[in-house]
Amino acid sequence: MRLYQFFCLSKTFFCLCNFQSVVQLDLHWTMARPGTRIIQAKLVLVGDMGTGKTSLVLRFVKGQFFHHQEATIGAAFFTQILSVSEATVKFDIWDTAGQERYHSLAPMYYRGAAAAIVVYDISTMDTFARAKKWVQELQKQGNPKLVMALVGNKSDLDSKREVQVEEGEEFAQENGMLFMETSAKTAENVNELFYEIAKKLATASPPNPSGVTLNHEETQERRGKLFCCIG
Ligand SMILES: Nc1nc2c(ncn2[C@@H]2O[C@H](COP(=O)(O)OP(=O)(O)OP(=O)(O)O)[C@@H](O)[C@H]2O)c(=O)[nH]1
Ligand SMILES: [Mg+2]
Repeated sequence: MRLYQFFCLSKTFFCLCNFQSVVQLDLHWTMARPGTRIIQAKLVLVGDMGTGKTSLVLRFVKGQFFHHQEATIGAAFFTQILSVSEATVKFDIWDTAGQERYHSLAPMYYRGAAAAIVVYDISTMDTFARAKKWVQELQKQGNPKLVMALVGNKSDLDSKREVQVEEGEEFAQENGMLFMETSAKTAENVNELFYEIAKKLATASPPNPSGVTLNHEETQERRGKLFCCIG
């Protein structure tokens, strides 16, 4: 099993961004490893409602899972730091709402992103069709360097499976995406997913993908830099 250096800095802002309401603000500060190259990357999750986007992020950031996770309103923001051998990656994570009525807000969240996770639920074929539409939309937004991952979540529901692994794999391959089946419930492949994205961002050859900022030293804390939800 791979050793993940979450050497966290688990600095988590959790705020609902349907506009300006802060639900939870939870800051823990730790220093990143001295001398490590630091990459700050905006990551967005999109996909149909109920596919498990919020659950995946909560599993990754807080190690939590809720059987009755509430639907996201607008979007929620989280941060997490992950060290891979090449760099320390600071993820600014935008977890978008899957309900159709929020669709028009999505560009605000994926614009300038370095990475996008498109999530479907392996037990519902409709969500896979929706994921394909999301991939088309992201491709149209015109950042050829966007690191994209296709994720079939709820792999624990194998007995109810409607989307075969091969279908997901094939579509991801055709579109140059990472592919993984995950379970936010059991935690299967959740850390692995973010690890693979971090590796891909860290090894991206220059010029850097947009949405990524490189710092060679930890020069500043971002305490005053809450750009959503407050004020
Ligand atoms: N069995 C199982 N249930 C899951 C998994 N991930 C999420 N769920 C459940 O699926 C439901 C929806 O999860 P959410 O994380 O809210 O889904 P979402 O994509 O964020 O939904 P929206 O915010 O409406 O877009 C919740 O009841 C979760 O408990 C999983 O891996 N396995
Ligand atoms: Mg959600």
